[in-house]
Formats: sequence, structure tokens, C-alpha cells
Amino acid sequence: MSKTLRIAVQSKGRLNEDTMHLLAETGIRIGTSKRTLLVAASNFPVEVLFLRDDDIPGTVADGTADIGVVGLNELEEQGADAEIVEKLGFGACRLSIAVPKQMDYNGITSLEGRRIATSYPSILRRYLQEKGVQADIHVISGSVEISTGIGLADAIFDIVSSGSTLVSNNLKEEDVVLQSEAVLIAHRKLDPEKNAVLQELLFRIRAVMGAVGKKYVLMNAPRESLDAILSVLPGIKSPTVMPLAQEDWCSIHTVLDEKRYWEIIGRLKEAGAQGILVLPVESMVL
Ligand code: PRT
Ligand code: ZN
Repeated sequence: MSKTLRIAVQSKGRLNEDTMHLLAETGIRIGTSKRTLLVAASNFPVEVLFLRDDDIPGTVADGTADIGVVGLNELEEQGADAEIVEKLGFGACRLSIAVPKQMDYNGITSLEGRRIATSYPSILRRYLQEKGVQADIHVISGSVEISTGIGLADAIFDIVSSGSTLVSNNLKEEDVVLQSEAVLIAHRKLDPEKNAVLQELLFRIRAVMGAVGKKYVLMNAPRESLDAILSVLPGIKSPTVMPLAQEDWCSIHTVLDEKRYWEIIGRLKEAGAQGILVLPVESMVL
């Protein structure tokens, strides 16, 4: 019996859905009935501890949870001692300095002696120190973007994703200080049995992430078109080619990047491919 790995997940908020979706894609079944604080998986030795994202870095650092999923911004802000084992590719955002549109901004030195509102004082303090700028940091826990409008601050330092919140508050994004995304973090001293469970989980997560944006493509073609078709295909290694019952025809299978899909499909048809079938890829182990 392996030991149960406890994973801290945001109970509600922006990271919850993507994290639970990722776990589901790795084949781990977690009951979604009444959301209790701690839920065990039925077919894999993990249990999910639902917490506010603010509590995740500390919980993993002290070993109450073995691993966790949290924004890099939150981890950096708290300076919690946990190991980043994987970047997960969702929850992308950045921590940026933003100032009122009409302000004449010429770099961070423009904020010397000014007031900056933020929920991320540690990261901001570090940045200002690095740049040798003295400013007055106002810590507020929410609605940072309205601070300049109500005269609380001259600038803000906050999370930006699409940028529309800044625009609607008459602000412009200036220095990007941190690029963030959700990360999988682990307790520094996991015991070997738990670490073995983590490695199996990581193997599955990487397989799922490796398949993101990939399509499995099958097509039929006369053998004489094969060279032309193969020259169009950027397969993982080389495409699979199989004979068909109909003489001088073959079936070609490969994996394509979704981004290049439309460009390549047209060229495959021109090269003589027929009956092109495109299927989703759920996981890919390289
Ligand atoms: O309740 P709990 O404490 O768990 O949640 P929370 O309210 O502290 O966090 P939550 O759920 O809002 O965000 C969790 C994590 O999602 C953050 O720590 C980031 O890592 C990540 N993330 C990704 C974001 C955004 N994108 C984002 N856009 N977090 C917040 N925002 C905010 C941003 O501050 C802005 O005010 O969303 C607003 C809209 O952004 P724009 O630029 O798209 O307009
Ligand atoms: Zn939070």
C-alpha cells in the first residue's frame, strides 16, 4: 500500500476548475459531491485538501499538504519554502506596475516618493529595491485598481491578465515585474513513498500537458502520393504508414500541432490525401 499524497487545491476561484480538470485528465477520480475540506480519490493514492490560495504555499512548506497547486505570484509573494516541480500552463497572468493614462511615465524612477497600492508588497518592495527607487507602498487586499481613481495612490502594482480591468479604470500597464502561471509545488522533504506517488502523478500530468494542442490525424492515399504527403508532415518521429486492402493504397497516421493544422490539411489534400480524419489526443508520452 502506498502512502496517500495530500494535494492542496484552491477551493474556489480562478485556479480551482483547471486544477480539478487536470487531475481528472490524469485519470484520478475525485468525488465532487458536497465539497468537504478533504476528499480522497477512489482509484489513486491522493487526497485533495481544499484551501484558499493564500494558505497553499505555507501548507505545503510546513508539510500539512505534500504538494499543491498555486499561482507563482502567490508563492513568490509569500517566499514560502517549497519546491516548484512543474509549471502547469494555466492561470497565466503578470504582476505589473500600472499608472493613470495621463501620467507622464518614464520608467519606475517616475514613482520616486510616490504612493503605490498593491496586494503584493514583498514582490514590489524587492523590485523597488533592485531599481533603487524609494516609494510608499500601500497594502490593500482587493480592488487595487480603483486606488488611483479615489486618490489613495499614484500608481498600482497588480495582477493583469487581459488588461481590460486596467483600461476600464483609466490605467496603463507599464513595467511587467513577474510573469506568473499556476505551478505544482512540493514539500521539500517528502518521504520516499510519497515521492513515488508524486513521480507517478507527474508522469501523468506531463503526458496530459504534452497532448495539449495536439491532434491525431489519419488519412488514406495512393502509394504514389506517399512521398509528397510525407514531405508535408512534421511527425513526432516519423508517421505510421500501413497498407490498405485496396492495392497500391495506404493509410498514414501522425500527430499534428493544432496551430499548424489548417495550413497542413490543405497541403495534404493537394498532395493526394483523402478521407482525412482528425481526432483529439488525450495524452502523449514521449
Ligand atoms: O479565495 P482565494 O483567496 O482562494 O482566491 P483569490 O481571490 O485570492 O484568487 P483568485 O481566484 O482571484 O486568483 C487565483 C490566482 O489566479 C491568482 O493568484 C493568479 O495566479 C491567477 N490569475 C490569473 C489571476 C488572474 N489571472 C486575474 N486576471 N488572478 C487575478 N486576476 C484578477 C486581476 O487582479 C484583475 O483585477 O482579475 C482581474 C481581471 O484581470 P484582467 O487583466 O483580465 O482584466
Ligand atoms: Zn487569495
